[in-house]
Amino acid sequence: MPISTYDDAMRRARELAERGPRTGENPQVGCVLVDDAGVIVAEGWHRGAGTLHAEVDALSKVESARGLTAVVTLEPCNHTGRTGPCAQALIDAGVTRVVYSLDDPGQKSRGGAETLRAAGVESVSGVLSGEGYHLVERWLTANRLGRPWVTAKWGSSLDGRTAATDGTSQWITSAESRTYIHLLRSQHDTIAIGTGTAIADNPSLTARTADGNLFPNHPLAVVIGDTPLPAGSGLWSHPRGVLQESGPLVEILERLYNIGIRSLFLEGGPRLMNSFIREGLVDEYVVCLAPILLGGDKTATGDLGIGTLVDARRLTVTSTEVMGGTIVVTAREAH
Ligand code: AOF
Ligand code: ZN
Repeated sequence: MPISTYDDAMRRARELAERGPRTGENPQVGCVLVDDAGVIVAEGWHRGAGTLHAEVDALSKVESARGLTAVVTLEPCNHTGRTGPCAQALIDAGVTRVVYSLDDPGQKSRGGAETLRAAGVESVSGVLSGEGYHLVERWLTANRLGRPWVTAKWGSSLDGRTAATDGTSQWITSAESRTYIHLLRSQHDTIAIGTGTAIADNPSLTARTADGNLFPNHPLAVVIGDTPLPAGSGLWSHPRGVLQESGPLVEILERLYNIGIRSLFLEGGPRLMNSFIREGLVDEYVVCLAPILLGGDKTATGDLGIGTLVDARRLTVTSTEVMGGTIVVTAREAH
């Protein structure tokens, strides 16, 4: 049977995966069960760490899965973590074939495909793996690097200034782009800023929908720096709570990883931004460029220690979009 037979089912599995949270320790995973005619008979997806895995969720929707094919965005796991091994669950259910996109690289969880094959279940990998990569990219990167995925964001004038010379900076970018930033915040485990910015701006660090409500599963606030957050700071009443961290960034990120944080949305100020960039700790940049010019010395990153052009940090742009007149550029570091 050609591998492309399962393309549509895989696309559906991916749509289902996207219903799960982008935050938390686990990847987004979707699964559909199809019959011999390729008709989808059950759908499942993972709703976050501690809940059913996608395959088991799909299996729970049918009386019998005997003879069906499971189409999954990630290799079925092979371990008992917070829940049982999916490979074994598929075998026990009598599934005859498993088609998946990407291998699970987890030290404990990998090997599901071999377990399936050893039990006589046909196992096909790599179906639409390129298209499905974005679902697991943060999760894979965080696991590989042992630190949260870091998205750095700033809003600036076209000439790269984040404030006028008197320090005024509200609001440079459009309301539409700010709404989008709130959505991005909600898709991270934490929103981080430096203590200097926390004290100067007293920001709320919340993620709100267009109608002003907090997003569910709200990210935690993290304030980085040596100066203690003053007792009067509004961040003490942050809906998810605030963590104050100081010390080397690499160690801070490792501590955050160890408490289950897999993604961090970095919002400045320039000194903290500068340190993250210099230390190669940024994975993605989201830059909102407003069609104004400010001049002056209030730049988004400060001096990056790049003395000559060949040493420039070269990024790859993954998207550009105009939102209410503000140009939102998304770019990646390669590492
Ligand atoms: C799957 N299907 O839907 C997911 C998988 O400790 P647990 O039970 O939360 O397992 C988490 C690990 O399982 C996670 O690190 C990843 O390797 C895999 N995720 N696997 O077969 C799923 N979410
Ligand atoms: Zn599993």
